[in-house]
Amino acid sequence: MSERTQHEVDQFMNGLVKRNPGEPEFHQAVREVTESLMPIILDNPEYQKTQILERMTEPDRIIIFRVTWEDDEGCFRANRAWRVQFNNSIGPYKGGLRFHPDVNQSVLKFLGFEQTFKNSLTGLPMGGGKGGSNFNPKGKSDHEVMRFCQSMMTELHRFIGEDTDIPAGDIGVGAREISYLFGQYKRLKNRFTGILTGKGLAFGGSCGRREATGYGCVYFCESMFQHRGESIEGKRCLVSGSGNVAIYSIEKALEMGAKVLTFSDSSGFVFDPDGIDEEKLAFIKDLKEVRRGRVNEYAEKFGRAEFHAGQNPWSVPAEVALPCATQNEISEEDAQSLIKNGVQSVCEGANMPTALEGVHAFLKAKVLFGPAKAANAGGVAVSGLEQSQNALRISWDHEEVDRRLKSIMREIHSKCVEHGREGDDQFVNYVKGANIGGFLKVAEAMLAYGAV
Ligand code: NDP
Ligand code: 2IT
Repeated sequence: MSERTQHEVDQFMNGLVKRNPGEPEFHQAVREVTESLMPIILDNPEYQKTQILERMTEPDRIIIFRVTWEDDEGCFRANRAWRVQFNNSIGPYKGGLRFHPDVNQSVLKFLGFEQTFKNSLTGLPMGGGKGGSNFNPKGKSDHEVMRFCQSMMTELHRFIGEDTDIPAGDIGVGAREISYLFGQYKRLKNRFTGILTGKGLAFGGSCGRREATGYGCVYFCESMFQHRGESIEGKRCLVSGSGNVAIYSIEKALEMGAKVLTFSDSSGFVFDPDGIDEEKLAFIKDLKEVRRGRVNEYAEKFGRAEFHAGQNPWSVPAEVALPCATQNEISEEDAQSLIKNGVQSVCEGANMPTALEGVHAFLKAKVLFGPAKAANAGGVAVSGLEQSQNALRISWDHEEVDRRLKSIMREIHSKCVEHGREGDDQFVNYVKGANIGGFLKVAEAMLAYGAV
């Protein structure tokens, strides 16, 4: 980056930090995007005159509300919930809901901001939004989760709609939560309509939505390898997390012939030197999707596997890393350890799993680095397909959805290559490619609307 560009990035970030104090995750997400966009903003007086970057980093609105619910002992509990409606320039707000005790406004703003670029990259007409609550579903009974979801929707229903804002799942919000939320919406409005995605197949859900983020992430990883004339086949692969994205990343990686050595949860990680196979994956699905247990059970069941309490998997030597748990799970030090051990590709299933210094280290080492906005866009893309199917009152089969998902992921890869080529050696900076590729369409719409 030139000195002038660096200076402008710093100036812009000083203002942003001042306007948004105490929001480190949001600052981090904006800085990464600003580093990519500043050169084209400096080259384009129209972008400067219309304050495009200032406007794009300011959410359209944030709705904050209390959710009161009753626990199984009959005590009242209160949580805070948000919906960040970030940008609807190219379509209604679209993005997940997260239930996790660490949720706060900074986290949801970073997620809503990134979602705007990600959704643009899919090529589908979706704006960016995100929401959630500091409610912790862990250890709660199904009835408690149901009462929380019903209470949350009692407030949220005023602000969403199939042409306004369409939430979906994220951390802590899966099939069970979406079902309770959808049931309550339908009851309040007496309307059966596609106001949420990730619904059950019996009531308007799309085939392949459950698998879409993980499958899409591995498709993107394979596209990056193919662009270099290589493949994920036969490569050793580290996965973090053991939720929706991790499980279906593992499934697709196995199908494509990779050897998956690790997975994790917030208690630590499991290293299986023999690799996960279909039978072991079925065990993980039952453990996590049905019994909601902890990953050490896997190590107890499968002899040679080791459980490492309180650690992440990034010190294990492998060619591929798929971080699929949460933000900032790969520090600069972790990135250096992966590089030292010869990692060839890091493809982000989670949102912003890599600290900014880690991103810089991967790019410097010329690792094939697939940023979240591009690599995990398969989930929201199939959400977009679910909306289309709901609007048309039809449903596509697995093959049809998977064909469309593959084609969308390939298109996203091409956009990243188009905008991310760097230097003479044809190295693709996918971070820059995804940021610019996502930005252009949103910016074009915002300029066309004038001062809104
Ligand atoms: P799940 O709730 O299904 O799984 C989350 C996994 O990450 C669990 O294994 C969880 O462990 C672990 N995890 C969560 N928070 C932490 C933490 N603070 N430290 C360590 N581990 C943690 O969520 P998803 O799989 O849906 O989401 C995972 C990531 O993928 C998130 O970043 C999400 O934003 C992103 N994503 C999800 C999409 C989707 O379609 N679901 C689409 C695109 C991105 P534990 O159970 O112990 O908490
Ligand atoms: O981060 C994400 O893209 C999601 N959690 C999925 C959003 C969606 O609307 O499907």
